[in-house]
Amino acid sequence: MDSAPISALLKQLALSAGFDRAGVARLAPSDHPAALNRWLERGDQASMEWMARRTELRLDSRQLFPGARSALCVALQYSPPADGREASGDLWPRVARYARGRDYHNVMGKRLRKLAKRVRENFPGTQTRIYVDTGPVLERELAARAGLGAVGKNTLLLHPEAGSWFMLGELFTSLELVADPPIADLCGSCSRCLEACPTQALFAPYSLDSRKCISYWTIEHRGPLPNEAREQMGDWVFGCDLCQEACPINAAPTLEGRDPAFDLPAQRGRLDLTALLEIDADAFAESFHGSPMQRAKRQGLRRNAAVAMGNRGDARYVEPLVRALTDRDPLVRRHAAWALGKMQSRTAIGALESALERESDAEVIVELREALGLADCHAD
Ligand code: B12
Ligand code: SF4
Ligand code: SF4
Repeated sequence: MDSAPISALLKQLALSAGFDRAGVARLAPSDHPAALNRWLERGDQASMEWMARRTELRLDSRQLFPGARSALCVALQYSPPADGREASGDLWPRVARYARGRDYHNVMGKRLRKLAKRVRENFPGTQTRIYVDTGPVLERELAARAGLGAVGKNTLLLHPEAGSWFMLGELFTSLELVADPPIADLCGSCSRCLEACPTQALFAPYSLDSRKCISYWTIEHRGPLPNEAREQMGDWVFGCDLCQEACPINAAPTLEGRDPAFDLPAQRGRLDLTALLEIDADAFAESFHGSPMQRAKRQGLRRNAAVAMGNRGDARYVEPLVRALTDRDPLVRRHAAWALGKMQSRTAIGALESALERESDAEVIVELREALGLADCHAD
């Protein structure tokens, strides 16, 4: 059997395994090594140190295992539901759309394992290896080579009919497959995503500084958030979709479709910002079982909820924030103090003053003093 029918069969197997699109890339060194090297030199990876490891593999997937020849790249759509029914309550509009249902690592990993098994059954002796954001792979560049889309100026992979609301995965194989043709640039003179980014994290086309990205702050960053990030996060609690929402190609995708795995489960959908701020360990484990939001951990989500409340400035958040000033976790107390400082109501100020009298944690004391306008130097 020559490679063209084998390639066609593998793509068919990928669709049968539950993926929306599949394409083939031949393995070769990256066409944009300078982009990754500059990104790392500038420190744009922020605290994601793992991004600076195994760069040689990222830049040349042939080295992933001896005999690696081709990649079958797959896409799974998580497009928002057309009726917008999920965007209700005060929490879910501000959780990135990919993260409302099941964790794509699990959903796609399971399907990729099934696919790899089918490939090995059809072609005994073939080596396979699968990834879903789980290894040193430049997934977007690889998928662009496989014809699954073109890299947009917001750095996301963009498909002319499906937009950018999809996740990526790969099956690497020792089979010599026929590459699919790449898709030409889709951005042209547009720059709406750069203009829509509230933090200038997209400081130039195709360039993202994670140190300024809301997605990074809310998902990856551990510990206290710097004051500038708190202000810029707005009310995002997990991830950020602004540079995708601004994209005209996402406005009217002609290829509809959304895997039900990405639907928001009813029980999780009932959580609001107050419930998230006050969630205990058992309720967290139950509500976020199998969710990608577990990555931020309970502590990170509670921290983010406090910041979102402060930025919304809604008086109904004063009470839960006042309760959070007595929370066992000093990180939550710190961010609650900051949020109450933004409210500046009489109740908020009174609660901050009482908290200052009883607080023993030095860092929380600094936050309380700042919130009351008593601090003479900055805590960050
Ligand atoms: C680290 C990371 C992040 C970081 C940094 C993001 C970034 N832009 O690098 C943070 C935490 C900020 C992040 C955020 C998000 N992420 Co993320 N992230 C990754 C991860 C793990 C690595 C990305 C990486 O290698 N960055 C380093 C830079 C240098 O690489 P790059 O931007 O991909 O650029 C390469 C090429 O695109 C090319 N290139 C560069 N310039 C040019 C110019 C032209 C003209 C061309 C053609 C190519 C080109 O050169 C580079 C080197 O080859 C990938 C998974 C993976 N292993 O690839 C997911 C991944 C990119 N993330 C994903 C998603 C969904 C998101 C979010 C949308 C989540 C959210 N809603 O909050 C946001 C989007 C933010 C954004 N605008 O990118 C998806 C993207 C799917 C898609 N359709 O593109 C991925 C692929 C995960 C997956 N398996 O699906 N992410
Ligand atoms: S995810 Fe948000 S903060 Fe990050 S680059 Fe896009 S718009 Fe900017
Ligand atoms: S908003 Fe415009 S520039 Fe940005 S990715 Fe979409 S088409 Fe490209």
